[in-house]
Amino acid sequence: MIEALHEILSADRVATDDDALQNWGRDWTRNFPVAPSAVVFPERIEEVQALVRLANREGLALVPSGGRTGLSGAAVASNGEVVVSFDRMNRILDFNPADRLVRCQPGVVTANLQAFAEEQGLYYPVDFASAGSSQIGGNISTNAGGIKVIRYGMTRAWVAGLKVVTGTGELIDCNRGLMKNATGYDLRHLMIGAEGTLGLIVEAEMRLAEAPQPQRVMVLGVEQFPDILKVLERFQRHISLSAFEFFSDLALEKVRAHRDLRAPLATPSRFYALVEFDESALDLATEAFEATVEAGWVADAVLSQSEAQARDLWQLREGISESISGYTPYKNDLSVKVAALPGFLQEVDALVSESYPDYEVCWYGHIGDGNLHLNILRPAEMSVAAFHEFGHDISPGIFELVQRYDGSISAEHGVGLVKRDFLSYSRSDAEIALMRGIKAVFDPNNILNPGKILA
Ligand code: 2HG
Ligand code: ZN
Repeated sequence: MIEALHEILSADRVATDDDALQNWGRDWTRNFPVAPSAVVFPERIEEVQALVRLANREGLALVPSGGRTGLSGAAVASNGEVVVSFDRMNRILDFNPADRLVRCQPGVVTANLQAFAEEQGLYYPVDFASAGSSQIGGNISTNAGGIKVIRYGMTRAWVAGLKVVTGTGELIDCNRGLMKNATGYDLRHLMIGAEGTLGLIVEAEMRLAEAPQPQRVMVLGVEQFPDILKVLERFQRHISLSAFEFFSDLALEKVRAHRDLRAPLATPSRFYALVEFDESALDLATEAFEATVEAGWVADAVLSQSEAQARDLWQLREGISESISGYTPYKNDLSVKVAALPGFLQEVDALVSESYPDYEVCWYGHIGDGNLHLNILRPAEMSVAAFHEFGHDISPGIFELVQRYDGSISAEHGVGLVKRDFLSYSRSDAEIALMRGIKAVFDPNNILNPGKILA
């Protein structure tokens, strides 16, 4: 097999040493074996096509790989697969100002696209803590969300065109950057969020947004969870918010300890909402804040007075995931309708505390999108393996609640391996059968990321 790979790629672009296999064979999950047989680094579309044809001939499985910051195991290679890294396809190819379109290779790091957009006086609005290492191809393959979804939507909203190598090695050019195109099934949208199971994204045309105004950030202390939604409603009444995030006092405690940050407010609260809005809406935001205090929902708040202070306040939210990673937490990424959040959170809390009263439950997330990140922290004295068992035991109960609330078992992190066996909590049998049919059309020999999303 290695010989066959060398016929397609120069020797320096086929790695089989253990360090490379360990590095490129996994994402940010830590609970799956890492055992690829090789890592390859194509530079051209034709090379990706040749790899796919080889995989079909030889029965190899390919795992597409971007910045490997995913939390679902979609980029993990556990079964001797060949990892196809897009690290060397990392160029921005051209920019078309009339359409505000950037054509780029899949390995472009998200932060580089953001910086490029800024250089053009524009904005790439999908943003999250791992933007410094995640790649556009991976963002598209997981339909990445992040902290600005309430205003700008998910990655899907910004993908104008995709070149994709399907599971048979065919190159398709989906939508070609058009704003309007009413010619039947939009295959581009099937590829977005497909986690590399339908095709390998080899080029993308990304639409840019106009540059935002200067932003202000307000962090508000809220004692009762349901009041956060009243605060959201009040702020949204007259303001188009750029973000509405939340975190609990425990999440704040962890991130402050990890990054040595100051408390945002003099008086602590059980919950905090982080609101971001255009500077021009400052008067309206002040009015909204006063109304929330008067109503008794908000105890205290802080408003950023400079960009540096806004960044500091954002750290309190964006740094949480990293700050608790040492606990190897049981992680979940759930969504329900915004209106259903208080009941849902209360029921999940009750479920956990009933059976595991001593466990620390760390809540935070994109509450304006109905997306809660649930992290239950591993007690210091418990082994990772034993804690894994706990996760195994509690998951069905949590997912039953998600189902009852008509929610999703993965709002933004994806299915990958982590949620694969639970997919039926969010998708019907009929839907899953259709998904299998689609997979078979695009990848008849099941060589593209096999075992991800669907068993
Ligand atoms: C975030 O919003 C990320 O911080 C990570 O989606 C969430 O680690 C998590 O649970
Ligand atoms: Zn998130």
